[in-house]
Amino acid sequence: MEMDAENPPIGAGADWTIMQGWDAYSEDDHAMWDRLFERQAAMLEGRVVPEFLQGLGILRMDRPGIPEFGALNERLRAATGWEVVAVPGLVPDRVFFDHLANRRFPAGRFIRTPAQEDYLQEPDIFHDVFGHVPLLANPVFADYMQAYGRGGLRADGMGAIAKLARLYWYTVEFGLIQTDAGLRLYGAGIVSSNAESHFALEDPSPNRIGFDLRRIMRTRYRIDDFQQSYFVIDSFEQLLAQTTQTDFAPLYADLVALPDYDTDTIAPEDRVLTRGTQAYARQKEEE
Ligand code: HBI
Ligand code: FE
Repeated sequence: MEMDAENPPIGAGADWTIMQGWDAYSEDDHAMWDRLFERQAAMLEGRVVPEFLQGLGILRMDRPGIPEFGALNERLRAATGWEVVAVPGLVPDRVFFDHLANRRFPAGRFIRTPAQEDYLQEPDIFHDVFGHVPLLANPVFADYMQAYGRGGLRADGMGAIAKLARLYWYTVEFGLIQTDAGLRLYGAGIVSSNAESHFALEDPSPNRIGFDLRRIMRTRYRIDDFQQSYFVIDSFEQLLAQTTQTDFAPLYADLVALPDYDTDTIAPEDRVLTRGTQAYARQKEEE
């Protein structure tokens, strides 16, 4: 959807929210959700962090059809006090952060068409709701998302949104987690993508590097293809503690003077879990 970058579209509130309009989904829309859901749910067993599958259960998302936000929100509110609100598409950073800071997750209400099955630019309801919402039923991850929103509002005042956005990218969207049973997925951009779920966990191409806040905020990312580096947390508790116990203001001040890392760089101080071959990215470049 083409949108004014600053003002909500007609029909949306000042916070950019709209009605989900669940009754307007077609049979094909629901069938698309079901197809994507079945494909991902089967594949994620043994690949995704257990809290994600628990979230699907708590929220009863394992039912056919596109979830209706009213019913979904009753369960989500009971679990962690979060709710999902419908938005037309990408919303301005400040609006996005304000929703998160108030435990509201803005979700696109449209669903991809068959032609967009494996790649689309704007987040649709499958990415936003299947990818992001299950972990919002986990109390620790739920607190992290709110802390991120609050941090975003502060970063806005310090001209540091671009740096902080990297933290969201490499955790909420493309994060990996080390569990007792092995490496697992938790980032929404990965778990909502069939191809990247395999790539992020199993392919020898990408680097897999231990989580480090300062390191991540210095690292560029790719929006057009699979990541060349993934960052691995030890637990959601670690993620929450590191981000809520850090004073970001001096960190942002330091970052101004430090060069960025490229998407494939391994830095001397990195805790490297996998040194990627980068074969995938190199082959793409030759094409
Ligand atoms: N809007 N709907 C929506 N979803 C997002 O994930 C989103 C957004 N606006 C801004 C944004 N993300 C990011 O650029 C911020 O994390 C910086
Ligand atoms: Fe997302």
